[in-house]
Amino acid sequence: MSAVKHLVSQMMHQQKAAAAPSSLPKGLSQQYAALIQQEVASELADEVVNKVRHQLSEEELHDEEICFKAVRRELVRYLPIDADASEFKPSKDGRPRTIALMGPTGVGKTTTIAKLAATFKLKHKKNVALITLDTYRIAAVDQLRTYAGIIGVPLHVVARPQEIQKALNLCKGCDVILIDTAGRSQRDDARLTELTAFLDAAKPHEVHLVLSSTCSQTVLMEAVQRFSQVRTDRIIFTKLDEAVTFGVLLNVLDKADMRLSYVTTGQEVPHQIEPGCPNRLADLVLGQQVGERSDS
Ligand SMILES: Nc1nc2c(ncn2[C@@H]2O[C@H](COP(=O)(O)OP(=O)(O)OP(=O)(O)O)[C@@H](O)[C@H]2O)c(=O)[nH]1
Ligand SMILES: [Mg+2]
Repeated sequence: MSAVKHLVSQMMHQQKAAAAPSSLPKGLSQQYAALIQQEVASELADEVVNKVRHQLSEEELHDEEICFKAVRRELVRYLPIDADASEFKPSKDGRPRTIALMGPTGVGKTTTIAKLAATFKLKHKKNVALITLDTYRIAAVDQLRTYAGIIGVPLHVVARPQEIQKALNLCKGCDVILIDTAGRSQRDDARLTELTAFLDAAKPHEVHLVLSSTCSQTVLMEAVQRFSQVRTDRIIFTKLDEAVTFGVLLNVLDKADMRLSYVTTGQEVPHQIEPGCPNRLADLVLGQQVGERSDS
């Protein structure tokens, strides 16, 4: 059934691509087709190519390379990026910079916390502490404790919102505190309310919503909408290495009104995490493979 669904979805996209505005010059229609094949929303693809169409001369519009660069330049404008992700900035209120990750089950929150902990400690030479609120899933604490041991950072386990302050006090001398949360279904109101109580008590400076790039746009948008009611200010897209198309990520960022902080590209800790980069994402949306990198 899922193979049939995928086939039908692909055929629909091919049809849409073939239905590119017939008046589009050759160079631009190729880029339009690429956007549609990558599942960029047709309104967004229309908007991008229309802007490019007004920027370039008739001659330039027939040059595939020039059109590619112009579309890429335009796509970048649709990709809001969290500038704080590429360097380490302390918080403004004197508390350790406190970052919580939350999101649906199994999307890679704990793995990403471990990657971030290693990046902050080894690359930025910062004092890092971990707090986990996930006493729900069997072996969840052990998973993070193993990473904490390897990286060499302390881990505090918090089972109830009332215990958070005590854990935060123990981390007072640190530069950064990373808080892992239990995966929650976006449809589980009771669990989302519980998450709100934890976050209200922890008062993190940043809450990153972790989403798997392998999910459909409908699922991703539902997660954005429901977790926003808890509190979210940034998005992390995981599992780019497993994603088949990347247009959906662009569509979600465009609709979600949140900045992209990080992307992850594999299971390996501490590698396979990158700060969000508009050029990188634009290249993926235009058909580049995750393993390939362009110079800019
Ligand atoms: N391919 C791929 N797998 C990943 C990536 N990040 C995490 N994973 C894998 O996804 C699976 C789930 O990862 P976790 O970090 O346990 O996910 P989680 O969100 O903490 O899960 P819960 O706490 O149960 O909600 C593991 O097998 C990870 O190795 C990634 O970028 N790419
Ligand atoms: Mg986890």
